[in-house]
Amino acid sequence: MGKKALILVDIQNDFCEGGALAVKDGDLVVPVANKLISLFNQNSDLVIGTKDWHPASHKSFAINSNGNIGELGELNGLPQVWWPVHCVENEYGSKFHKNLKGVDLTIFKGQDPEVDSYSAFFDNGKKHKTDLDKVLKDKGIDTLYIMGLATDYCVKFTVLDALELGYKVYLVEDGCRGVNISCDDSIKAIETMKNSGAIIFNSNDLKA
Ligand code: VGL
Ligand code: ZN
Repeated sequence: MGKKALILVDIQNDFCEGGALAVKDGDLVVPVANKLISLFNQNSDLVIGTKDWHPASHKSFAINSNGNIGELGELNGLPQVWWPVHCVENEYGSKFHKNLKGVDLTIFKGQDPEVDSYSAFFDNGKKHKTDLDKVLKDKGIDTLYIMGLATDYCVKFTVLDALELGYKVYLVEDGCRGVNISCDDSIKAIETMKNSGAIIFNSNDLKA
């Protein structure tokens, strides 16, 4: 049996209260993350944090593509929701929430201005792969606990790619919050992840 890792998706200021792309109750995932970080640390299991990390010129930003925030358009042949400017590299909004305990390794995504990158494994066009899969495979990790922001975008696509890459995936449901452009987007995302093979997990099921 292989080892397990915790993947904390985009728990960054811009997705939390007061942020540029604030997700409702986004901050509430932080204590859930911290509880799991402690547990994974105790067992010497790897904790990875991902960061949405865009240049200011990123074309997923409505202002850079003449789009309206929250509307669907097309970017280099791929469907694209136009977002407010968020998670600009090195700026306050791109930093992890201040209460989030330390992670062992950070994976950056979304640096290419021409393509968005929801998954922590691939860009949305599946042309470029991050180091995440290699890091995990090199360490003999085959099981992932995934949570964070946002349920209906980066968490969803990270989970779906992880399943496709052959990992056993536990979705930490109480550790996720969604954008919900349509009010049921997060519910649908969880259904999709579940139907694709993710195991729905609640951090309250853990003792201590
Ligand atoms: C995300 C929209 C744009 C996310 C990132 O982290 O879910 N959503 N960029
Ligand atoms: Zn983004």
